Amino acid sequence: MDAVSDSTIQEILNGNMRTIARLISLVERNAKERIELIKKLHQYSGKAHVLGITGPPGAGKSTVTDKLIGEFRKRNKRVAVIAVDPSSPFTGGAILGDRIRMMNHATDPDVFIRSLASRGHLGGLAQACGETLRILDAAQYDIIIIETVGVGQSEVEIVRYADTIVLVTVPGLGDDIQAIKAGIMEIGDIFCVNKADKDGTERTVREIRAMLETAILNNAPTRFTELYASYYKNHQSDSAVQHSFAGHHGITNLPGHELPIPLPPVIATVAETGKNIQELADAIILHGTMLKETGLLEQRRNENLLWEIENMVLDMVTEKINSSESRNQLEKLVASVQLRKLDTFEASRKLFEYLLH
Ligand SMILES: Nc1nc2c(ncn2[C@@H]2O[C@H](COP(=O)(O)OP(=O)(O)OP(=O)(O)O)[C@@H](O)[C@H]2O)c(=O)[nH]1
Ligand SMILES: [Mg+2]
Repeated sequence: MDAVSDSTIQEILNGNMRTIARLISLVERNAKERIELIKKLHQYSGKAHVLGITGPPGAGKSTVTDKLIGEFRKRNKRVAVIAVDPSSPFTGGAILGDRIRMMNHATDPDVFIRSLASRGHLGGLAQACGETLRILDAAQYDIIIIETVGVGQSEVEIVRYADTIVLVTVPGLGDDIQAIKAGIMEIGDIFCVNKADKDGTERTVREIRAMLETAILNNAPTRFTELYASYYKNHQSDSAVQHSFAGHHGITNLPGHELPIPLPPVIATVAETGKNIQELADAIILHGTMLKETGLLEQRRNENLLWEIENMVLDMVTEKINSSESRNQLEKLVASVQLRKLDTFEASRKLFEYLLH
């Protein structure tokens, strides 16, 4: 590919799937020539609604995603999916599964689905995801879905590219709820209890609601409180909004608050049959509308960009510190520390200064 040709840029802007796929392959290979292209595409990006779908392995993220694609297509939206598998560098199994589960849309010219494989370390994968996102955004997809397994904190980081985050869980997973409690919950905007055809769904929905209430009560920093509360307040006389909040969201009355506080939606779905997927799609689109209307979209994107750039810098440092010149430098410093000519503070400061040059 002629790396910086205007025709390549034009093809991406026009949504040419083959050119998009070729460019994403360059991203995956970390090929240098991708950089000029992505830099040029930046000015055309920023319009897509970016949706993160995360949750434990096997919760049904791909099945939910497949059904959501159908819902968004009914509303005439062009959809792109990035399926990220951070768990293994040999991604065969899971990604093959993702492809099969989303096969329904393989022939739709307005649906683009791509799996992203690991480049060896998680930071690299996060960066590849960010670059892929920018390409698809410039290709004018209305909705871009990032599907990624979320169990540990580091995997969940990838969804930080998203404007709206859907946490998918399943009934009766005690440990799963613990993991959500342990901090992942703070990133969720919408909660999906999938496999609602199984026992214990009601209980899981109740548990999640209770956790969310407790978080609000304790003034825990959650992504949703400010957004949902301010939108609710601005639409006090809008019966459709009030109805929607009273339904899937649930509302909690807290001492010391003049208005009831809406919780984020907790929606029980059966992705296999499509049950409540329409409601989930509605909640996602409403969340996007709320972000724009309240001005919080900009704030969230600021936070996301801050994280992304910080991450890129950390990647650069990691790359540089692993270069053979840096290793040589480091070994010399270690020798001096052993000889008590330097202490570890001085040695690390010297290496830091070396890295900056
Ligand atoms: N009973 C039931 N099974 C479901 C439902 N949704 C998905 N499944 C099944 O659950 C299994 C895992 O579904 P996936 O969509 O691959 O789950 P995932 O979260 O994407 O999995 P990974 O990407 O591997 O983490 C598959 O066998 C699905 O058919 C549901 O609503 N009910
Ligand atoms: Mg999957």
